[in-house]
Formats: sequence, structure tokens, C-alpha cells
Amino acid sequence: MSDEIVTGGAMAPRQIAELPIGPRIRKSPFFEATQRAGFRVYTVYNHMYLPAYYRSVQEDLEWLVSAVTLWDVACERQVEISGPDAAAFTQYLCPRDLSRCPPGHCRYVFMCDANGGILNDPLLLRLAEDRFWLSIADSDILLWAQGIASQGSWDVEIREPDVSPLALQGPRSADVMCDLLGADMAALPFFRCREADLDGIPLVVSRSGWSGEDGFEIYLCDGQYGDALWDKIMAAGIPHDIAPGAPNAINRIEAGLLSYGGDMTQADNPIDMGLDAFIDLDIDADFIGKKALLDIRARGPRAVFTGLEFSGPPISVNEHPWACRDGDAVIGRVTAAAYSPRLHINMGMAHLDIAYGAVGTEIEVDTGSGVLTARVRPLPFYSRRG
Ligand code: THG
Repeated sequence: MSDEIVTGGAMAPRQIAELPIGPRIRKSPFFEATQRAGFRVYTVYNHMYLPAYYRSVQEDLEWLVSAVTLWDVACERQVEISGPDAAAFTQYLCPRDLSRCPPGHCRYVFMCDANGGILNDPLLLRLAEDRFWLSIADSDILLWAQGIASQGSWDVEIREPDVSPLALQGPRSADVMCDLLGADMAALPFFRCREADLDGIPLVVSRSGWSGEDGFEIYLCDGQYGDALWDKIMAAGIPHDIAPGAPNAINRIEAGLLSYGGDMTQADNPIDMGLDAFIDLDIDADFIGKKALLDIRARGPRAVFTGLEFSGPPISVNEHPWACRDGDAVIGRVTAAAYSPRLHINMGMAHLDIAYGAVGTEIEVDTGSGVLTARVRPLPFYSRRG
């Protein structure tokens, strides 16, 4: 397969910016291991280097969907909220009913500002009645949470602990986990978490991850073991055809997984993305953005976030949003687009005015280097998860 990395507008040539390695951008405890493994292309996420791909986005994808891949996602930092008021305070930050999230369970949550604008979309792990991790996407939630807490009288401790996740993703991930941590790992349900210990290395394990494949996340709870943990997992993975990998730009579109900063920002709210399933506005508890979100729901959603299938030959991953048009009118934006080799389609995800949101609706998309016809499709395009 060609190792040309396609990151332009439709059929645009490869463009790569270089990122010097220096002390100002934080390094994961697995940084040296990823360098030794041969990673050369990184991006920045939560002020931290994040491996972007190993061979190429396309070749990494083949390993991810056919075997198992290990990702350094230490940049998914944990904001830990603990103490007597932890449950009430975490609920105040999240417009989702956390009374129905017992210890050992995970939830996908949005965090909103007072206008309902999305600040982050973390995976929430409830480790105990009074201890939560917000496993955050790319925005400064530690500052937000500490700022909110400082203005009230909550009895909570809020910090970023020394916790660094690895993701083990792919159809053979459960085999590797069973070899590493015992046969009961296969029975860990999707979106459950628990503590574990690997030869004295303290871990939390969850059945989750930012791919459409089966997968686990392994949270290292003591950064000095970064090399040891990476090496142990890679060694256990050899019989299962493991390869180093990274969050995959193609696979995540297939699975309809959102990327904060790319797919949505503080200018978007969950209701005008049609993501009501992940918010609970009718609970008694108060939370930031409640009034604004109730008002938005009452006036009705103006837009949706949906899948698109494009016509034409294989497209490249988009470098910037693409405008959606009906004649001269701009009716939305494509935030992510790529060719899916296994589905043999050009797919994308887009914000569209509600009038164009029905499945099957045809629109035009201006990539900056050509106009494509696209048809609305539901998300996800493909997923094999729990
Ligand atoms: N795992 C962990 N931390 C993370 C991510 C992760 N932090 C950053 C980023 N990813 C946060 N964003 C997401 C986006 C999507 C999902 C999880 C975190 C996800 N979505 C399911 C879906 O849309 O199918 C939700 C399924 C459900 O709730 O039923 O999993 O990946 N630790």
C-alpha cells in the first residue's frame, strides 16, 4: 500500500507540518516507548504529544480492524473529582443523570457552559461513590472545574492525577487482555471499569476506546512504569499480531465518534447536534447550562449532526471544514471526511440545517478544490463495539 498520507482537500497532495520536541509540550510516560517503536508523526492534545499514526492512516487501519493495536493516549488526561460532595459537584458539571451511573460504570458525557455550548465530551468513569474521573478531550477542564468549585462551597478535591491511558483496540484485544490480566477480562462489559494490577503496576481498566472495534483502555496509575507497561503489553500481544497504533481518522468516522475541537466547539450545543440521547434535562439536580438547554429544546433543534456519503473517486481526509450548499445558500459544514476502504464509500460527518437532515437528502459540498454531491446517511457507518 502507498505510504502517501492523504490529508488534503479532495485529492490534495500530502502536507505535513513539523513539530519540534521540547519541554513546553508535555510528554506521556509512553513517549520514549513510542519513539522506540518508530513513531515520527505527532499532534498536540491537552498540551501533550499524541502519536498521530505509525505507518500511515490507511495501513494502521488494517491492523486495527484485523488484529489489535496499542495506542499512547496518555493525552486523555483525567480530571479527578473526589470528596464528600464529589457526586453533587460532578453532576453540576455534566448535563447527564449521574444518579444512574454506579461505581464501576462509565458514561459518555457532555460538559456545557451556561449557554449550553459544549466545553468537552469526556468519558466519565465512576471509580467509587465519591470518586470520578473525567477522561477529557482536548480542552482545559481542570481549570474550568477548579474555577467553578472555587466560587461555591463544595467539599471536593479536584486534580489531575498521575494517570495515563493506553488504548488496546481491535478484534483480538480481549485475547491480549486475558493473557495479561486473567480470563475474566473477556467478560468485562462495554463501558465498565475496574482496578487491576499487573506485576505490581497499578492500573484501572475499562472496556472502551475511540474506535469502532472491540477494545479496552488501560490507565497507568504511576508514570514511572510507562516503559514497563508498554513493553509488557507489546510482548503479550505478539501471538495475537499486535502493532503500535493511534486513534485512527478513518475508523472513527466509520464509527461516528466525535472529536472535540474538530467536530464541535463551544459554539455548538448538544441539542442542535441531535445528541439528546446523551443529555438528561429533566432531572431534579441543577447543572451548568440547564436553563439554556431547556430553552433550546423548547424552541426546537435548528440543526443536526449526521453522516454523509459522497459521490466520486476516493477522497482524502479533510484539512479544514467543507461548506455544504444548496445553490448559493450555505446549509452546513462537513467537519470530517475520508474514504473507507472496507465500506468502499466516501464518508463524512456534518452539521446540517434541520431542513436538510432527513436520511437520503441530497446536498452539495464545496471541498475548496471541487464540488461533490453528498447524500445524508445515519451514523455510525460501521461499528463492532459492545
Ligand atoms: N476514552 C477515554 N478518554 C477519552 C476518549 C476515549 N477522552 C477523549 C475522548 N475520547 C473523549 N471523547 C469521546 C468520544 C466518544 C466516545 C468516548 C469519548 C464514545 N462514544 C460512544 C459512541 O458514540 O458510540 C458512546 C457510546 C455510549 O454512550 O453508549 O465512546 O475514547 N478514556
